Amino acid sequence: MAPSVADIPEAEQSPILLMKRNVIPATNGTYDVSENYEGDYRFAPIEEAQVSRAMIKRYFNMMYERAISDVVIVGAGSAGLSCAYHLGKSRPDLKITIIEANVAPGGGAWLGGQLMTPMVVRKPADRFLTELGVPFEDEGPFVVVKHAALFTSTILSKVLAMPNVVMMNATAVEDLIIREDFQGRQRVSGVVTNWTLVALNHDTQSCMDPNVITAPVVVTATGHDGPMGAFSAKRLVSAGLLKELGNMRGLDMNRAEPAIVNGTREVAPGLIMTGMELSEHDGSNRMGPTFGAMMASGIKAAREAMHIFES
Ligand code: 48N
Repeated sequence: MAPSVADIPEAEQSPILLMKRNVIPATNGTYDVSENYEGDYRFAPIEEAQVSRAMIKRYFNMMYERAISDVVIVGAGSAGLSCAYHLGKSRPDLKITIIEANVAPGGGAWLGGQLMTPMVVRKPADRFLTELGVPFEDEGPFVVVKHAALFTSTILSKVLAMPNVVMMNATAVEDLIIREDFQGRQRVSGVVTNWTLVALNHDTQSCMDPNVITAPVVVTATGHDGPMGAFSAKRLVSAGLLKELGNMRGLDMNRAEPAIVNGTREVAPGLIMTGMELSEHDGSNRMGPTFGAMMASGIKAAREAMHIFES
């Protein structure tokens, strides 16, 4: 006779274990659930360890598989996400891995300017909003998205739904892999990563070594401010691949936006730079609270990456 629940020690009375001991009827894939919101809402049973294993299996399989990526995008702000969207959509064969230091991706694109929520996008970048399906108000030379988060959440959801794109947030790039290529040139060939909380605490502990992800193309979109702003531009200087930073110049919207888009390029072999990080690398102006250049620069970075794969 199957034991009764009372015979089972309290700590082991989990539904899965009870099923295994035939104390409660095993299911045939259907569960006694109920959506009765009047006091009888019932969930399918779960064993706590199942939750851990569901996360661990997927995350670490993904880390194992993406240790060799085709493209790593550093920074999931508006430029990095626009690059990921265009590249992921145009080249579904490429394994694209986004590394984002914050828990929350999106960079500066959750707000418009001075913590105000509307986002201004100058034409012709409104065409990208139309492609994404982000509604906006047309003001003539520019358009306004009612909340910046509407753009960022929309592009994030589309990028993360792409089967060839993965994102590791709360993960920092704390160095670049720089190797000599067959032409004897120093070539960026991947990134060095760590949990962001670890990367920010190297001064409190010693020897918390990193992990690595190799990729023939790295797109760096780390912005111009924040705890790790312009990370790759600064690393190029300290690695001797860039003589000095250009340092971002004052605000001039009409100069800044075309300079960033047209300046988006492979700044070192294997490293494409996009978005506001370029203003620190090149010494171009800042544009302040207008985001069309970030979108167009990200798209251009995707096209530059495709050229590398097609060459
Ligand atoms: O939004 P940002 O900072 O950068 P962009 O270039 O995507 O967009 C810039 C835009 O938000 C502006 O700054 C606007 C247009 N204002 C201009 C102005 O004149 O003030 O996103 C960069 C992302 C962030 O999410 C960072 O957390 C992340 O990159 N990041 C990193 N992620 C991983 N490893 C790193 N080392 C790292 N550094 C930054």
